Amino acid sequence: MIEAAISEAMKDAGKPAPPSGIFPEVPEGFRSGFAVLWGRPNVGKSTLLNALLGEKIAIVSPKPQTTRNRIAGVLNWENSQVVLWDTPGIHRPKHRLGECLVESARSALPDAEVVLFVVDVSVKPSEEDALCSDHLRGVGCPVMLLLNKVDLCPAEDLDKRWQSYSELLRCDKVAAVSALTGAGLSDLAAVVVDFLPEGPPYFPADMITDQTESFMIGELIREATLHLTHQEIPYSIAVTVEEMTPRSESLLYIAANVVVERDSQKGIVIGNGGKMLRQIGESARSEIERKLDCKVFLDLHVKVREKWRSDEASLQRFGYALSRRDVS
Ligand SMILES: Nc1nc2c(ncn2[C@@H]2O[C@H](COP(=O)(O)OP(=O)(O)OP(=O)(O)O)[C@@H](O)[C@H]2O)c(=O)[nH]1
Ligand SMILES: [Mg+2]
Repeated sequence: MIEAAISEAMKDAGKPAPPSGIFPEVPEGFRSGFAVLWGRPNVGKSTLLNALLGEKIAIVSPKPQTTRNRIAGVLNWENSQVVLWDTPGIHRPKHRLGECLVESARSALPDAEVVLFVVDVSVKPSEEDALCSDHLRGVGCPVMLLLNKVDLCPAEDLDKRWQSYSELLRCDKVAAVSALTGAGLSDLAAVVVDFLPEGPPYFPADMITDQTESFMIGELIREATLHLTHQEIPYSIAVTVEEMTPRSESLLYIAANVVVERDSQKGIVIGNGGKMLRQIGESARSEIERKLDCKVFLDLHVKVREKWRSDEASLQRFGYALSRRDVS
């Protein structure tokens, strides 16, 4: 199942598919496999992925339900390769989009060599954390509990929290980390590798993610919108990248739509005299320029697609319904 998704991703990235997963120069004892970041929204899964990778490939925000797709980050060392899957936060869905997010996260579990169950140790376990652990019962691979945001947890509370999160599920290992400060992360990588079987790498060493450039551009636009809008708007937004055309050697023209569910939301995203849309565009453009290392002309438009979060065709079109990359 995962091999099919990888071949597909490599095709998207313009790379040849690996010859039946065999890389000729693999040293003896090389380890490789899949680790899945799992947890409720907002616990820091995407921040952890970016921190372990040393590069931002997943968008992050203080608002829950930021991640909407399964995203692979490929960690390469001399004798091992970890394919680390970031997943959407597990929650009780209120509409079809929410169901798609949970389905997408769950679709990563059957291939996992180890699940990294991420929790926010600065707060007590919630009903959503319990829901996450329920999904993991009988998962068929080791589970490691990651107590993230340890930088926010008063030292005197750490043991108590450690205890209460450990009661949610019997885990094979526990570690306290901070994705933000980097505390505990260098040890974590070595522990994850220990869970992997011997085998060749799944991705070439120069490929750090399975995501396409246009997907990442859409995500950076969505991230800028998430940061600048409030209430229900961040949850009602989808972004489609309609065109990417080089205008010269150093200028890329990008046309994208920010899709909302209602006319009133369109007005808010455009703002007075177009002020909000300009702010979103400026913020997204500088992030995209940093990522692509070239100048960008970003042409943003706002479209309304009524109730798209409950509409199967829209969810397919925006890439949120499970595709053959997730299931085969
Ligand atoms: N202080 C602190 N903040 C963190 C840490 N890790 C993540 N955060 C913050 O927590 C918020 C949520 O982080 P994300 O990485 O988007 O969380 P997520 O689990 O991927 O959330 P979803 O995609 O919604 O499931 C952001 O504001 C991060 O900056 C940490 O170790 N310490
Ligand atoms: Mg996330």
